[in-house]
Amino acid sequence: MDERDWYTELHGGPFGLTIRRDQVLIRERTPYQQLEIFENEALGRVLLLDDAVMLTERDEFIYHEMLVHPGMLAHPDPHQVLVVGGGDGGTLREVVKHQEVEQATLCEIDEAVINLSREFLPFTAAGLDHPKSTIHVGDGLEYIRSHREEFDVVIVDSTDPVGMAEGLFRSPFYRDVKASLKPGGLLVQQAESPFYGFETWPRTFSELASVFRNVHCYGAAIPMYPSGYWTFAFGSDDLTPKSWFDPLRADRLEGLRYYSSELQDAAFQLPRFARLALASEH
Ligand code: AG3
Repeated sequence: MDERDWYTELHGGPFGLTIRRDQVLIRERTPYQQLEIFENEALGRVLLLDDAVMLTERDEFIYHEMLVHPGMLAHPDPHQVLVVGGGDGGTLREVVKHQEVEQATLCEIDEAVINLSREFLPFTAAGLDHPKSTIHVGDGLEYIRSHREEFDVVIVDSTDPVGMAEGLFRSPFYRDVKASLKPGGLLVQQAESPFYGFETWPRTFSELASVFRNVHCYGAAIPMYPSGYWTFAFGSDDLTPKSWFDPLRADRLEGLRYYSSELQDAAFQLPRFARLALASEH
């Protein structure tokens, strides 16, 4: 390697992902975490929280489209949507593409993520400033407890399940989410990589299954996340991913680069190793 500055995210120990830091735009300790945004010639802007890659300009569309659209399209008429976390705005950007949405509320604990995304990540932060978006700075665990039967869809766009985000992957939170949903609502959550987290990864799904009747897992290839293979959790008492699926609604969504209506089936077909890990947990 050359003399320049390289950033490495270690993936479970003896190896990792290395990205050249061509220019550091901001590096700051917020009240909650270490935040850094740097620029890389090939990937564009890169957001790190506590030294983990949250997004790169090059591949964030995959994560945000796949976190949002399968769940939104499973619901017949999602008017009220809550995003927990997601301070960069990328999830909101995808949520407000759905014409059924009247209000998309974001509850992000760390205001610095919101402010610095507005300054340095305009491609995702556009979602924060959409007329249908409402921003609330606070703890998602508390916020959800004070809202009853309000949301059609709750989307959890969090950091990894360690430290402050851990509670977002546990059944007490899922019970509160269930109470915050209107009848016929659903939850979608970013659910990490099955490739490394053999112990923790299936647990998310079993905790979810202790609260919601229908729990599904789906995946997507996200090159800059650990292992490049990422999953999402879907939970609902009443809905399945295909309950109300209408490909015409999917076709109306603008600017998609990963999601397509075929994925409403295909993304839920898991590789054998992941399916086995889930089966042995239940
Ligand atoms: N939230 C999920 C990031 C998880 C990545 N984990 C890691 N690199 N170890 C991303 C937030 C984007 N809105």
